[in-house]
This record gives sequence, C-alpha cells and structure tokens, in this order.
Amino acid sequence: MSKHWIHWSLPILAVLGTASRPGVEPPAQVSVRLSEWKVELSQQAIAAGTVRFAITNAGSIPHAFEVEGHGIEKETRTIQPGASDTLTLTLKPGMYQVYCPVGEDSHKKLGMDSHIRAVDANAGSEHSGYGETSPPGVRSIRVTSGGPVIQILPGPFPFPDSAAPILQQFGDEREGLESQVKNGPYSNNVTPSSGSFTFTAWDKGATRDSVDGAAEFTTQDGARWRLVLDRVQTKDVPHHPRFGGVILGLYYHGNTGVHTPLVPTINSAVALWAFGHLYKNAALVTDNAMVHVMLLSRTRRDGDFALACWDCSRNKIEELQLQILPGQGEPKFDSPGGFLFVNWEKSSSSKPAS
Ligand SMILES: [Cu+2]
Repeated sequence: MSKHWIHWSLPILAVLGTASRPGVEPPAQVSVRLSEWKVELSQQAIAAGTVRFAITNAGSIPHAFEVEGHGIEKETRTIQPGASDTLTLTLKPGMYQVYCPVGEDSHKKLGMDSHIRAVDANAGSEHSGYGETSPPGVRSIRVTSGGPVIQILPGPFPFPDSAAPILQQFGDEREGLESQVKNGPYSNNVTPSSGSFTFTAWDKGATRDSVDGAAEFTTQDGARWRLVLDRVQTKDVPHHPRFGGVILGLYYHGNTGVHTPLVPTINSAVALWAFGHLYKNAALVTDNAMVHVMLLSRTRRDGDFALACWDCSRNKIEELQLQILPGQGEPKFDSPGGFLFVNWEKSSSSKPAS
C-alpha cells in the first residue's frame, strides 16, 4: 500500500502546488467501480482537499455510493447498471469508509465496502492520524430450533406481482427463477413435521468461516432424515452470487435486489450455505448435500403457516429455515420436488460460550 501511495502522491503534490490558480487544475479524482459485490477504487489514498469521485455501476443491479467519516456522510442517488454519477467532497485528512448503501447495508455486508485515506500532503509523510482498520473479531451464533415444525412442498410463489419487477434485474438467472414462481420451494403448500435442529456458526471472514450442527426431522411420507453439517460453502452458489461463508445480520431477498426475490424481504440473524452428510432412515444418501440455513424474521403466520408478508423484515427473528438440495450432479431426493425444506417457526439464538 505505501509503495502505491508514494507513486500516487507525487502528482498530487504537483497539483497542490498550483492550486492557487483557480480553474487551472481540476480537483483530484478517484474512479469508483461498483459491481456485485465490491467497491473498487482507482487508489486507496488521496490528498486531502476537494476530491471528485467518478462512479460507474459495472454491475447488473442498481447500486449507489456513500462516503462516511470525519463528519461527512454523503451518498449518490441510485445508479442504474451501466450508468455513472459523480460525488465531489472536501475531505479532511483521515480514513473514510466508502460503500454501497443500497438495501439497508445488505450490499455493504456482501462486500461492497472499502475505504480511502485522505492524506495531508503538506505534512510530507503518511503519519496523519489514520491507521489500518483492525479486522473485525470472530463473531458466532448458536441456534436452537423450537415451535411448530413444518415441511414445505413445491407450489406457486404467493407474491408473483411483487417479485416480477425484481426478477427483471436478474439477467441470465431470470429464466430459472421464473419457473420457481409457478412451482418452487417458497409456497403455501405446507404439511406438519417434527424434529429438531441445532447448530453453531462462526464468522471468521473470507474462507475460514465454519459451522457445526445436526438436524433430524420426519417428512410427510414418514421417512426419518438426519443431516450432519460438515463445512461452510464458501464459493458462489447459483442464484446466490458471492453467497459464501457465514453472514451474521443481513437484510435481503424480496425487494432488496440481493438474492432471489422469490423469498419475501427478510432480516436474518444468520445465513449460510454448507455441505452436509444426509441420511434417510439411517442409510447414507449423500456426503455432498447442499444446505441453506437461515434464522430470519418470521415469514409465515400461525395456523396454516402460509407466507404472510412480502416485506417481513420487521417481524421477530425466530423462523429457522433448513433447505437441503442434492450435491452437484447428484440425483434429486426421493421427496416432493426433489428437495427437503423444513422450518421451525419459534427458534432462538444465543452467543456461544467460547
Ligand atoms: Cu449495491
């Protein structure tokens, strides 16, 4: 970084030397490229003073750009895919956070988060009161199932009109998703089930996240299933770009433009994809089951457990969802729709002891 900064600082000092002649030199410019799910800057440091951010949305869904720090909190309007905008600010020396504010920070949590240093060029050194941001500590959550248990069977998505405009933004993925509108896993077609699910997940950043836990449940045909979680999936999953790792606290789905809109807008305490070992009536089915787990704001109502809201983000976070799909290239499960989807409607979470 510092080598990069030194290269960069020389033209900046030259600019400042002539800044007394107004109109001669343009403000220092930083190019910003937004995409799913990152914010890329042409440089991580710049001379303090007037800075013009030239922002391009190179992604496939709308984004925006916000600069925050030292009393500044300014953002662009929403920038459509392929469009550009600018933001000109006067930055005091110090560290600023730069991120995408779309989706109540869900884009930020998915990785659209960076920073830039404004450097006091006159001080002639890098020591102007900023420091490296310290890495966030390990965070973890323990989730225990509770309340009514239901199995969700394939059926139509109950909010097709709300999802339709969001689906327009999904490009290549749209066709696959549209077939799920008519017959997919987010349906009102539910049947009572029984069982339990307990797990612990650790958010250690990037590729080191981990998970430990097991579930047992009975499906509507009387089969007894057991799932033992093995490891966190850290690579992209179809329809879930950059959904690797354990994500604690995320507002997404529905109208947020983050992940499939064929799930109502929700707030989650934890979301993860993992691999697991799956057994049916004590016989191994696969060691590569693809597992999606969320503890989220309640999407289903008591009684018939129909999906009750398109925006469920303000409901109590107590619905535990477990979805299990066959591993890549493996046959569908012997279950309706070929998948397993079980909810525990009044679950709870806590911080593990260590
Ligand atoms: Cu964004």
